[in-house]
Amino acid sequence: MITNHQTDLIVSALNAFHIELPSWGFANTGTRFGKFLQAAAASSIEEKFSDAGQVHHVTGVCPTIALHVLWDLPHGVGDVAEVQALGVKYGLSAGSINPNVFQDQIYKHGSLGNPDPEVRKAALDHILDSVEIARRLSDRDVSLWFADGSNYPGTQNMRQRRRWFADGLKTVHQRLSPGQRMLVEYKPFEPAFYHTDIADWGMALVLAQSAGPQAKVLVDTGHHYQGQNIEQIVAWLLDLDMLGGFHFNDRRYADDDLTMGSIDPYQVFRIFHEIRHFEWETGKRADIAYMIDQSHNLKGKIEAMIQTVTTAMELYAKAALVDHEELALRQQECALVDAETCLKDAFSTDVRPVIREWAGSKGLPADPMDAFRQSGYLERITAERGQKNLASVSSYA
Ligand code: RM4
Ligand code: MN
Ligand code: MN
Repeated sequence: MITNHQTDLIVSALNAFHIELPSWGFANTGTRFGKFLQAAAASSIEEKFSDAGQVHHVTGVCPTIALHVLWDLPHGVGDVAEVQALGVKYGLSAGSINPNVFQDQIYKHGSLGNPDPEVRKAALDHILDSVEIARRLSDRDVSLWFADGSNYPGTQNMRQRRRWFADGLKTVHQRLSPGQRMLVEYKPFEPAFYHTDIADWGMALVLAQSAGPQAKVLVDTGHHYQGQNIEQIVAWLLDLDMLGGFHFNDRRYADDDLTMGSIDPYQVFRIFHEIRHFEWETGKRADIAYMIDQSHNLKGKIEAMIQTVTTAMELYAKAALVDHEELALRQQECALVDAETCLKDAFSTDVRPVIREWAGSKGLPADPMDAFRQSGYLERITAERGQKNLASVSSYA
């Protein structure tokens, strides 16, 4: 039985919980071997806003949508007015801005780490444009992910490339307005298979610290080696005031971009717990952007997103139930079984009835998935978009 106190904890946690949707999670994406096209996928920024708006409409916790500059604003700052209008039309605003310095042919050997100074400049200019886009949209965060690296030992000077990165990121930082932040994401491998310039959180941390105080680290939960203790990384970054945000997704083998919590929900719970414990201990709210970074190759995209958001709310609510006083005491005593039980008890509590109640009190549907399925939206977009989507062919070679 959930007590009144526990209900209050969950309600106040959910009242302050937001998670950002990725525009690219509504589009047709695939593996490197090909795409399985979905008739209902979004193929324009308007369709992405519309689909994300549906997710926010039924869950109530996703007021922003992350945008990828080349995919969503191909004319750069020239597209800002349209984005603002779409925000008004669909009831959600633009969130983090993601430059794209990995897709164009010039980036074959890297962007800010490319040996060619002209390519480094092109990458820098694009990132600076992205900062300007974010400023005009009043978006706080510019999220930086780099595909830079190399495939074979000895083929690149890793120390030199590190310095190019440090210089480039410093220049980006100088361009930030006072309220803006730049988030530095890391990833151990892929698309490069030998070395990646920003391969782990240590490298991202050093680069963010050298760039300036408005630079923080972005933790994409899919970007770690097997068995890595992600919540410890989170704890360290919190303690250093260097945690900027998350890209949530789940993974079994590599950067699989699977639905959050589908493989290891306890991992997400442990991450949320570290954040809540930090907040309890310090008495301040951790200033973190929670974002989703998933591509749903086989699941219906909007349903997969609703499933993700629902999972995020449940795991966040469970983390809100950890008894921090009790835990701190047990940790101090090294009462291992009792300390661990504080976590296990919270994790195994069924929080869904309280979430349904919370939704009802906000005028939201008790069952977001069911509400979406009943709405007829999916049938409508499937009919409207089917022809265009299924006509676009893709092949690996
Ligand atoms: C990368 C990384 C970035 C995302 C791209 C599409 O693996 O996670 O955050 O923007 O994929
Ligand atoms: Mn990511
Ligand atoms: Mn990724």
